[in-house]
Amino acid sequence: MRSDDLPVFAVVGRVNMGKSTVLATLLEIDDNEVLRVSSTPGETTHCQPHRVVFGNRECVRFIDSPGFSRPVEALRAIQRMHGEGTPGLDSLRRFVAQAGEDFGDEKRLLEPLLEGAGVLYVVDPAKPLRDDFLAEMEILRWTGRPRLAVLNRRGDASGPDEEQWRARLGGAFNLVRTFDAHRARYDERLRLLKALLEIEERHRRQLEETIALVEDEWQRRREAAAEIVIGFLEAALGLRVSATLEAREWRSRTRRGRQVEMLERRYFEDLSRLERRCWNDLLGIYRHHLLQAEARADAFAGIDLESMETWTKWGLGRTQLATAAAVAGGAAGLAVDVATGGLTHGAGTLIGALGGAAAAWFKGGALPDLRIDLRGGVKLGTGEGRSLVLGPPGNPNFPWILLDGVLTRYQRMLSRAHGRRDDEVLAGSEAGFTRRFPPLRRDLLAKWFGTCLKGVSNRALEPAVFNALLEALAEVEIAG
Ligand SMILES: Nc1nc2c(ncn2[C@@H]2O[C@H](COP(=O)(O)OP(=O)(O)OP(=O)(O)O)[C@@H](O)[C@H]2O)c(=O)[nH]1
Ligand SMILES: [Mg+2]
Repeated sequence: MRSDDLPVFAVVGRVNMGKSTVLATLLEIDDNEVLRVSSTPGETTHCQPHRVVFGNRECVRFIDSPGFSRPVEALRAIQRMHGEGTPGLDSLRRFVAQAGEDFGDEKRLLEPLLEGAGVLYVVDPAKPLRDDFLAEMEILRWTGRPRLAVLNRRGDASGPDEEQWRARLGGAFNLVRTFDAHRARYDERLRLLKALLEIEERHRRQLEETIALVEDEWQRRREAAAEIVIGFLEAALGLRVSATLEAREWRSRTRRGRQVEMLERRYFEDLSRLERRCWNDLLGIYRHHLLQAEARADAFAGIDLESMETWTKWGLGRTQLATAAAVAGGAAGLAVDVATGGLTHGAGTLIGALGGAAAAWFKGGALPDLRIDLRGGVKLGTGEGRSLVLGPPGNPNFPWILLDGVLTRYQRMLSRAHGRRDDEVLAGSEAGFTRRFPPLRRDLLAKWFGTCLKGVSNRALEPAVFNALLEALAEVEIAG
């Protein structure tokens, strides 16, 4: 049962205006089983409550409702029932009790308002403002409930009627806000919640508390994300694969070569697995079920390994710079050649199956000396068998590439609105973040990466690294 203290808001509007989408984005629900979004008009046929719960306590309730389908006729019917003057709650109650099923949608959407819910009226301002919309606004005004109008604008451009929409809505609603349900991010969701606070004086305390809880939860998610990223980087940088070769096998160049190939494959498979696990955790924290994080082969395109500036910033020596400059230009083609050259068996399938980190490595592998670095991990054991140990790549950019891969996809994940229902594979964007890190943060991370690469991460550095990553994640959230 709901207590009288509970703020309740009904999301109302014309069919197909994006009511369910607005709610799905606001409440981070990307599951059609829980909140149905569809291009078929009339998809929501009954009122459906969605509870915002923190620590087992319901803080706010939103009600998704069917759209107005015959607003002009409903307006006339209510006026007829009421007679002279402006109808109020009593007449609306009578309408809901007495009107037939031809006004089924209107009856159902009005019910929560009669019980005290506030109004979140969703319109698509690209639609021409016609009489039927004015009828909806008028009926909602008659409820006397706190009313917020939401212009669910699809894209940046405002339609020719938008000013007119604003003027009319301004007259009939307490507040008008824009909210692009397909693109709104955390800050815009918070802004919409705060707008509810402005219209609903009666539940000020509960709404303020809810907003504080939402903000706090966001903070805690970021902290959990930083922990996950630290865990991933530590594991990825310390990753090694090994095999023991019998003396006979070791002596044969072909067999030895095959073992190295096998280990390379395993190395990148393990690396991709670590990356997948990291992303499953991150997507879980941010409640995304339709996003996938399998990195595409081009995930790191444009990361600018060839740019002189990048290399200098990462503190590479003169010789390395010279090499980098020499391969700039033909790098992409060369990367594939070098990669396949080293992987004679099933190279095609291997490259196809590799995750983004591997693809990035191959791109980095355009520098031939780096390829040798990986093999530099080959160690001879003692006794009968000899052990081969492989990884991590010697490319000094490798840790930064991994981190940029996480950060660019993190940014993409946060800009994905939960109201969308299409599948999406998270790809890293062109612009990396690490190259813009302040020097202190870069130095700290470089030091920590160094210890991780040796396979013994420095625990004493971890609190500082955690804070550095928190800062970086917060910057990524507000970027672009
Ligand atoms: N591009 C874009 N499409 C949107 C946006 N909001 C909603 N849509 C699409 O519009 C269609 C209708 O969205 P719904 O949220 O189901 O609309 P509704 O108002 O709940 O519709 P009914 O329940 O049928 O009354 C869906 O195909 C949505 O994906 C938006 O901000 N941008
Ligand atoms: Mg709907």
